[in-house]
Amino acid sequence: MHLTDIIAHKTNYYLTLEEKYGAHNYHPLPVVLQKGEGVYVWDVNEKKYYDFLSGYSAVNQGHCHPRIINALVKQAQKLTLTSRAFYNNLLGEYEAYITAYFGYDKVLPMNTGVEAVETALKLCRKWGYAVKGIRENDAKIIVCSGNFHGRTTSVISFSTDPASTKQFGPFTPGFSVIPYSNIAALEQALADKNVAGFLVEPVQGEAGVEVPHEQYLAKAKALCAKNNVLFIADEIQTGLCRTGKMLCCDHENVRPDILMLGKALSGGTLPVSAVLADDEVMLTIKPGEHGSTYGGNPLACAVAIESLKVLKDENMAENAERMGIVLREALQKINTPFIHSIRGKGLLNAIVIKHNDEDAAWKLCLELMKNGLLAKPTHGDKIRFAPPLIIAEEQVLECVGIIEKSLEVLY
Ligand code: IF1
Repeated sequence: MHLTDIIAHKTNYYLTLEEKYGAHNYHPLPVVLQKGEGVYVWDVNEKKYYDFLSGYSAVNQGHCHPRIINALVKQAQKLTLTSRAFYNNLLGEYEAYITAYFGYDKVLPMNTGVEAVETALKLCRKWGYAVKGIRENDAKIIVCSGNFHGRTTSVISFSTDPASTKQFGPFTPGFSVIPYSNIAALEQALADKNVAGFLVEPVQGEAGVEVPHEQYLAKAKALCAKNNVLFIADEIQTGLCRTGKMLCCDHENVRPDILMLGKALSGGTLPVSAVLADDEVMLTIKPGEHGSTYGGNPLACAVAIESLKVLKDENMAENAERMGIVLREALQKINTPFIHSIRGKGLLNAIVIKHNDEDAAWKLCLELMKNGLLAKPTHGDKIRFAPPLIIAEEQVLECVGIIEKSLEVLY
């Protein structure tokens, strides 16, 4: 059998298994990965790639960061789960560490990002009734069109993406949708005295890296404060140095009333998420009113502490800021008719493809894959470029060379 056949055969073996035995809830690029280290991943044929998706911003620290893996392995050999029926010697220390790290009174530990969002929605409603005095079951939460906050039924209830909502009804009530990055629309929506919170992504990731107008977050936070409404920031994808600051809200010196973190909180090792707030909000939930089997497990605590330490010790926010500028400037210099626009903040970037073939972005990603760079289209014509935050300038420039070469496939 020729080498190309062997390579195809090995890849197809894994694709066939997933086709036959796995739910078809994704349409991945036809690449089968078996190893990750830093900015690189390797497929089952030992081909090496730059990872320009970073596990949807879960591996900000780079694949299998040694310090995070060591923390994982060390704790895994001692105690992984106690449940919250008992105390353990990691949770309190983690809670003290992360609340000091971000400057909040308390943290409610969860697992996936969407669980953190659901938790924030429940905290917001509780606060609306118990503190703001909204009549029970009348609380409203304002969200933005183009949002992506996860895939549970309540959270898709306020999605504006048919792919997230079609035939999943009936939906959870109590949400009103306004246009993103539109202060006038927010001001109008805040006239409703039953509004308890405003949930927003500081940059809309899934929508194709939509960066809002300058000072949008600051103006929105001020309006929320004026109307006694909680400003709820979903930093699950934008947080943890991804956009060039520890939090994307830091670009505008905005302190959310409820802050949600996930993904890179564990450096891509296991699901760890967190909701941070001050006592007035956090203490509205009483014992037995919310929780999760794995929430705050000692393994997650050990990994999260190390993942947070690594972000600061290795100056990842500063590198993301600098390398994002290098990436966008180098992309701007590519002489091609196929890039409509380039946008991003820090190392959360996207290009919008201009081509009469609706599959152009997908075809480009296949060509990028052949040339050793992995990226995926979002919403058809946008391709997200979000490498691990440890990437060096020469690696960014090498990747832009791969992108420039791959664009030739669209002629
Ligand atoms: C998929 C991308 C989507 C998120 C924000 C909460 C969550 C996410 C801002 C929920 C999750 C993931 C989910 C994944 C694709 C990816 C994603 F933008 F990051 F690329 F979908 F928009 N808030 N985003 O981005 O966190 O429950 O997944 O841990 O569902 O296909 P989760």
